[in-house]
Amino acid sequence: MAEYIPSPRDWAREQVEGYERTNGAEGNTLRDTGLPVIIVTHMGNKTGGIRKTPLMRVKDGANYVLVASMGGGPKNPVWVYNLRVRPEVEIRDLSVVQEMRVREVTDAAERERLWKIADATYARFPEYRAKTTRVIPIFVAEPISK
Ligand code: F42
Repeated sequence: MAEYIPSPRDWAREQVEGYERTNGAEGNTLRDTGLPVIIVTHMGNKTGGIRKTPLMRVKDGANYVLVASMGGGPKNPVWVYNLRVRPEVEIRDLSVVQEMRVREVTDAAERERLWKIADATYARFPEYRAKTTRVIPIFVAEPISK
């Protein structure tokens, strides 16, 4: 059984712990913005460890849109490399945990459509895009039908 390796980033690690401990009743927003957050559980592509990452909750129907914005920083968050290797993830949205499969969105028209949804959910995404020449990876997480 793979072991959970907590994030070295305090605010992310603490958010995951509070979110899971309260079954989504607490820690489910981006600080005091009131904006909803999900927890993505994925597999480390180097360590094989279980990683848990809070991300903005961006819905597209039954799917979630995962935006590797990293605040507009120059480098991708490393969870991108985990998802590229192992697309099976779990997404916790409040008290609901779903097994999902992610796919990276490369089609320009689809990316544009999903950015519109993401920007409407979190108004700082356009600012992050403007801050970097990095092409911010976007993944769509789709429910795994049993
Ligand atoms: N980040 C976003 O990019 N998008 C969001 O929408 C977002 C929302 C959000 C909301 C609340 C909150 O608390 C945080 C939020 N974040 C958001 C930040 C997000 O939770 C992550 O902290 C951030 O995206 C950075 O992700 P990261 O995967 O780069 O995390 C680093 C800090 C990390 O955990 N590094 C570990 C370390 O030891 O340095 C390694 C983690 C890892 O996955 N290692 C892999 C392994 O095998 O275990 C290897 C990865 C590789 O190098 O290939």
